[in-house]
Amino acid sequence: MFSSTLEFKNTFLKRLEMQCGKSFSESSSRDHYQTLGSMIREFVSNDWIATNERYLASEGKQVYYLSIEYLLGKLLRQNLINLGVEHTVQVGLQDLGIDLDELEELEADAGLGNGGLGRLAACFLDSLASLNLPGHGHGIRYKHGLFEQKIVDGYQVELPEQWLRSGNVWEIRKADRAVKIPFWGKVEAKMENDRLVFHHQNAETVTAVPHDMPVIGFKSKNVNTLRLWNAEPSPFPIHKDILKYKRETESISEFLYPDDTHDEGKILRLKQQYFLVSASIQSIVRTYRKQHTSLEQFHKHICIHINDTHPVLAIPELMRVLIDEEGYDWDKAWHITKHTISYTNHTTLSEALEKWPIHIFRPLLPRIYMIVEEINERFCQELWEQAPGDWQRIGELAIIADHYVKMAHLAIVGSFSVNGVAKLHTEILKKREMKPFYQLFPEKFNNKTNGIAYRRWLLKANPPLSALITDSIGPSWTYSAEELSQLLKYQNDSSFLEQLLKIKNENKQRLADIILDKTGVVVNTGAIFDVQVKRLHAYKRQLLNVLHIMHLYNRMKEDSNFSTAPRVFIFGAKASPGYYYAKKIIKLINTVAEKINNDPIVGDKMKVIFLENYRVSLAEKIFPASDISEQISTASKEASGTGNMKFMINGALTVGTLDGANIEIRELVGDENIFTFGLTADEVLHYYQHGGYQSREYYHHDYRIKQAVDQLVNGFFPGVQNEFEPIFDSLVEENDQYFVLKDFAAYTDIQGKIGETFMNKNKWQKMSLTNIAHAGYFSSDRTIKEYADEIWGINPL
Ligand code: 26V
Repeated sequence: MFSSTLEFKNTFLKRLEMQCGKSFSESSSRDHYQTLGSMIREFVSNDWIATNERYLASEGKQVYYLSIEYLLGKLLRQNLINLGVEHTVQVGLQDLGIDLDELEELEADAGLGNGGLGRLAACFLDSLASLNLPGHGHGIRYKHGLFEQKIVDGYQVELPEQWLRSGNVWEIRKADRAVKIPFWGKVEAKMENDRLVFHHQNAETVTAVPHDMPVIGFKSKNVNTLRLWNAEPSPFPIHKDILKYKRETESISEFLYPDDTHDEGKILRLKQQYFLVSASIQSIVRTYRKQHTSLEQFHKHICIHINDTHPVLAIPELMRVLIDEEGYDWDKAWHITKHTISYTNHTTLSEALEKWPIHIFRPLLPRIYMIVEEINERFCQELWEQAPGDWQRIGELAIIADHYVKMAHLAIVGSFSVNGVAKLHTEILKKREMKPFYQLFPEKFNNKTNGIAYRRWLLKANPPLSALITDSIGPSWTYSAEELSQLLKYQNDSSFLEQLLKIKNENKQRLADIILDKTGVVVNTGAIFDVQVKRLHAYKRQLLNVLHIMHLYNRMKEDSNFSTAPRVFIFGAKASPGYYYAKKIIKLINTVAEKINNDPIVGDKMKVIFLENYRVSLAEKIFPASDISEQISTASKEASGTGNMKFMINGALTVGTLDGANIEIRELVGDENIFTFGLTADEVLHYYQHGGYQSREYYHHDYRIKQAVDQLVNGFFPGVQNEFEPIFDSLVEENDQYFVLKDFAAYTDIQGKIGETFMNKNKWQKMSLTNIAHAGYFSSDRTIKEYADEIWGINPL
């Protein structure tokens, strides 16, 4: 690319003038960002084209990953790192008086996702490219990503996010590859040449235009593609009201939906799902057609992976293409489809399992509905043949039942692989949530424990720690994360442990500066940085954390001799705009923070910080500065978690329940290097099934609980009247369905132990090192290799 800084600078300056029409002295930082970004994209274009040509020419299998969300974050620096030019560029820019960090700040986060599921998709793209695997992403090019969060008077306020305001240097619009997507209208069936054929009449068509972004692998020649579809009006619409049509069309790719059960039944959301799926399948088939005369062997060359049920209409859409456009009969089309699609489940929360009312589905997607109906009928017929008369079983398993289309049922029936995202989660799917399906298709179910793009979450996010690791064990860990285990040999090396501590403290100082800048609060970097950053949901139990903070505060107030390790509690969390309860918790965190941070008795011993607008780029600054990682969901509820892995690889110690991937973290580091507490998943599920938990007993019998819970409603917070009654009620009146009070004592005990352990610096650093050394398992490279070998059957090119 550039063999020297000099070469870089010359190219950069020439390009700046050409592209911006300005001399260097007149140019702005944004000009510099745009110039650098477009330069990099152009540099990779040769490799990008070559990669696509290799794929076209190869007979090897390819995978397409369909996801309604991609939480990419910023791309500039990661691309520079992956291309191996970060240092050259940084020094070259410095010579010109330009700070690369500043340019990075100008780049908008591509926040096309809500949380875990979307970020996982982004990590997977990185690993696919880095492992030279033939895998591409398809998604929607939302004009507005996840809302921007402001905190006003302690409340969350949502503003529209504007990541495309200054354009997107990484994308290429490919108008010539556009496809048409039909909605509404009627289906006519006719006999033609002895065949029943279906014509979709009077449909309103929308044009889907792809915007391709290069996915650059780490020091590999491989450049994969993320294809994001933009919805645009078709040139000659049949619509009478053109303006209305234009507005409605463009709205399809306008906003990312927040994960919110209150959105249930929104036509626009179903439109988005079919838009993504139909555009992707049409484009995949068209590319395939360039090399193959028929789709007979499609499933042997192509795998289409659906990230949760949002893209599940890929199943009927592929059936439609095979039957209506390619002329296959039902059985042949079904064979091909079923062997092409694989599916990941990301949650067992029943309120998050998608189902669509027929009265919305059928008119919007008439042909697709017919196909789903036929799939359902044939499936129910099979069930009948296995157990004639067992209507209850048929009712439970049917794809269409009670006036709804159940998307997870369609996904299981129409795919060859169903996977969960951590061992416990997969077991819960098999033994409980999807038990009858597991009995029916045991061969489809498998586990793929999540992973993270550690080259972003460690190499990029934590340069000083990365440098220490490379100095100690060499650079091979940047290719194979398992090499991190070599760090174990420094467990008893006090000078190494001291360096680790020094780096952590530097990172904490950097975060303290951000905290001061954003909140005006000065925090003690000698304190434990105890961090809970994730979406706000009742099951994630930010409330347990807050009640414990209130309890610590109460102790400090009551007992001037009470001493514990100083703490800075840090939160970051967005609540879905319609999730009333979650928003109350945000207000509570901020109210508690206000009280504690301004109480002179507390001083340096404790601070509570809520960092607004939690997002990928902020996360990259938080993980390296954390001592404690809060992973305290009600056991059985968090499918995996991936934040837990990002903390771990940066040396934070986990305080967690035996839930999701926390269990696998414990297996790796050993019980003595993690702080676990609370009910197990079996215990929780037992209570749900058989009852026996009375939250009131815990409220009345544990003074610490009663004191903190009463403070929610007894005027303890000045100027707050009925604000927190819903929280009080959820705990006391509604029997605390997430077992916050039940786990309170165990959580308080383990927090005590954390405080004691922190005082012993040597022990803490040793534990921290052990965590880093075992975190290699959670590289998404490992996860993707498992998907490639055990599900997709794809090989590196
Ligand atoms: C959750 C909820 C909670 C109640 C309100 C409605 C609603 C809607 C959606 C969701 C979760 C969406 C799926 C998701 O993001 N799951 C996350 O996937 C991660 C990657 O596999 C995993 O690490 C997280 O544990 C899981 O929650």
